[in-house]
Amino acid sequence: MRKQAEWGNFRPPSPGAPEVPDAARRGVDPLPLALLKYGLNAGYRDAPQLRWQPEFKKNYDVIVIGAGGHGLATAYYLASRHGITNIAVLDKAWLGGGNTARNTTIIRANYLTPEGVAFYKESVELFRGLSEELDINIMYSERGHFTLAHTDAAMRTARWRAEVNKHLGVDSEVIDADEVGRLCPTLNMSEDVRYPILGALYHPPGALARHDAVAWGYAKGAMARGVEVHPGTEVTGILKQGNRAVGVETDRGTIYGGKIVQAVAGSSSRVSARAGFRLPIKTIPLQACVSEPVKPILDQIVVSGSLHVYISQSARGEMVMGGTTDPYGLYSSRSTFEFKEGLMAHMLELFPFMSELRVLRQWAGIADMTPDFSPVMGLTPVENYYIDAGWGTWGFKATPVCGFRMAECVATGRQPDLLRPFALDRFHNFDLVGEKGAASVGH
Ligand code: FAD
Ligand code: PYC
Repeated sequence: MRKQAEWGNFRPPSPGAPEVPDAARRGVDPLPLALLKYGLNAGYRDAPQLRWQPEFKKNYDVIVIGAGGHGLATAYYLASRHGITNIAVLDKAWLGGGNTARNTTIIRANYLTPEGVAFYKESVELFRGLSEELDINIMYSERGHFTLAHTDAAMRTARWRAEVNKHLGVDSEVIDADEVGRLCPTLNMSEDVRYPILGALYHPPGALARHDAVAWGYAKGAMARGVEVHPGTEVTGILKQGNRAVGVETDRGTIYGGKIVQAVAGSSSRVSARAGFRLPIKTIPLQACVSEPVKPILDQIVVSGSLHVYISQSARGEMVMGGTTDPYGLYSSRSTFEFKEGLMAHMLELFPFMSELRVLRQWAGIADMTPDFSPVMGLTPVENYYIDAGWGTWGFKATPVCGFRMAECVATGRQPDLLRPFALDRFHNFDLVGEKGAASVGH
């Protein structure tokens, strides 16, 4: 690390030490043998591939700003699918320490618009093969995702989403209250509460995965192919000749690039302003917390848009919980008591057993919210400058598809069909992709 990282209380993992040891990989050795073998060599066989480059080169084919999951995945697919390896990925802090490290890892494709469903469907498909693709165990775990409906209006939206999902081959259906109670026995199905559960949109493929394994896996795959990752390197300016981006200024000096990709969730408007264009984005903190670990009690992912809460249980036993964004714009990753208090009031209505648990950790990330709750991807008004932004509260699940399709966009210089609806010019053309009710827990 060249300088103090700027993200709250998080500490970077030491360079060269991926969080998921080889011993955790799927199907490597029978368990006792694997424990012995990887215990003896500390399990970090891939460490040499993750050494940072101490210095910059003068020129790169592609410069990626932001070493979150999206920037790293874009670099990985550029290298592995398009043979472009002369790439520098720059991050002002450390690899995967932004929103990638702060999200609650929910993966699903049960969106509302045909454009959104098709896009996230491809991501779920890529996620399913990602442990094998990256040769690292991302602990992909299909749990089933329930979007609870407490009102007739919510049941109507659930039906709408289920129909669009099914039409595009995504497994979702509306179930009634009895079925919700049968599939998720720890939920409080009492009618004697403020908002009784009437039914749910049930999405069996809804899943969780280890977020830092995703980031480190993409980094490992990219670096093994020659991509450089430079943590502790803030981009402070975009160099242009006329309307063409030709390089970046950083706090470590100037470097030149044939193409520049901006993937800086939480700072998108600030960095695009340096490139000379504005984004229709409001930046708002999003908080989450986990309880102390308990034995397995909740296999499913449960979301209530009406109560503005969601919950799942991690592989470690912690109950992972969150709600909607904070009620005001701010560039800050601080935690508040109000968030916790509001969350718990509703959570106890759904899961009364939670009153026995203590909160272990609380944190925040910074969400870039677009007016239609869909991302912005692809070409920009600046030539050779590509954007991946507007990931609000919903971008972890898109990491693989975004990397895959952004790489295609950068390599070909054309907006791929799957990304066409998410182009920046939709805001000028009044062609929004409205996902407000499906983007997260309701806003
Ligand atoms: P990041 O991981 O934020 O990476 C951007 C990087 O850019 C950072 O590392 C930052 O340091 C760097 N950067 C910024 N400015 C500069 C600069 N000037 N120069 C160099 N580097 C710079 N999504 C889901 O799909 N499911 C969920 O369950 C979910 N839960 C969430 C819960 C919370 C509490 C939060 C905060 C978000 C959640 N999200 C979820 C959203 C998701 O985390 C993000 O959309 C996603 O991680 C964005 O990934 P990224 O790689 O684009 O951004
Ligand atoms: O996108 O599913 C989601 C999500 C849940 C919580 C935050 N984002």
